[in-house]
Amino acid sequence: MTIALLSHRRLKMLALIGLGLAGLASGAQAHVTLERREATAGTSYRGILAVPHGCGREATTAIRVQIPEGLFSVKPVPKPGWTVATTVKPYAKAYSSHGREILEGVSEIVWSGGSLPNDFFDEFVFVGQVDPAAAGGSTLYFPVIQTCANGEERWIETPTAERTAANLRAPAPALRILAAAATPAAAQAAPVFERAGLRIEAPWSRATPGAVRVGAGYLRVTNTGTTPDRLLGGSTSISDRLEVHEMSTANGVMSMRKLQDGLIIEPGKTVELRPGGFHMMFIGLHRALAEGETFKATLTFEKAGTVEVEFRVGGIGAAAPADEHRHH
Ligand SMILES: [Cu+2]
Repeated sequence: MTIALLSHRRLKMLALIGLGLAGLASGAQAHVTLERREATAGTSYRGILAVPHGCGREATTAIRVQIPEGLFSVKPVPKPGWTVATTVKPYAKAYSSHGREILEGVSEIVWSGGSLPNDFFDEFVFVGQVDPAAAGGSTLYFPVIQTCANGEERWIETPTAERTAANLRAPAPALRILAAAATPAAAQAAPVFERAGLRIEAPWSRATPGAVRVGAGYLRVTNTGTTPDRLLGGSTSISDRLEVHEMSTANGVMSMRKLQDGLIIEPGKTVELRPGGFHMMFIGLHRALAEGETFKATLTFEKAGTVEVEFRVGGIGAAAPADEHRHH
């Protein structure tokens, strides 16, 4: 095996020198990564760290990975020829699993004592549970230190405002969290926002594809007072404008319009804003809405004045509100 390995290395080197590419032979482009880069909140996750090369040309002798908050009950998978050790720490918050409270767990795993030649590929595996409360669209980072006899590679960089993930030299393996519920955000325990004479329930919206600059918002509003009021519109930091719209179908064609005089809410009545009917419209979105996030908005009523609410963003859904609309 050693002979085969050496001759393979020599061949590779000769080929690279022949192409005048010897300076690029370190192979630093291939990073240590997680093989599965997405996981759903509240599910179990099998983390497979792929190690495609050594430190420069040296064999890897240890892999150390830090487990972030958000993945709990982590256990390493033992690896023949390697010694595995873990560090246990208290969690920042308690998790519950099978009716049991979990206050601490593995924060670091080290596989050591083996030897993974630079020309070989191998995997280091752990399992864990994704926090059911983890926000969809968030990212967990698993910094890795790869050790060799005379050096190490530190896969610990995370994106910043200045440097995106693609521009990092040695990025930490990353795991993107997908929101737990495929059900509309409205179906979750509905938040209620109240003000004298008004009750607003379960404001929700839908995730938007990147290039779309409008979004729709839905909610239930109940007039608990004794005089009529009107929902006139509102404002939010995520879009230029927030309007009240009506959707209707005429001759089989769906269209919508802004309610110039607002949406009347009679005393004692509940009006539902929902897909295909009345809705709030976020015009001039400043960014895409991501499933699982929340954002604040201010609703304006003719009599009651302003009410602060929070919209929850659900999945894009079968038909995005922005697509149902024939637009302005
Ligand atoms: Cu609209």
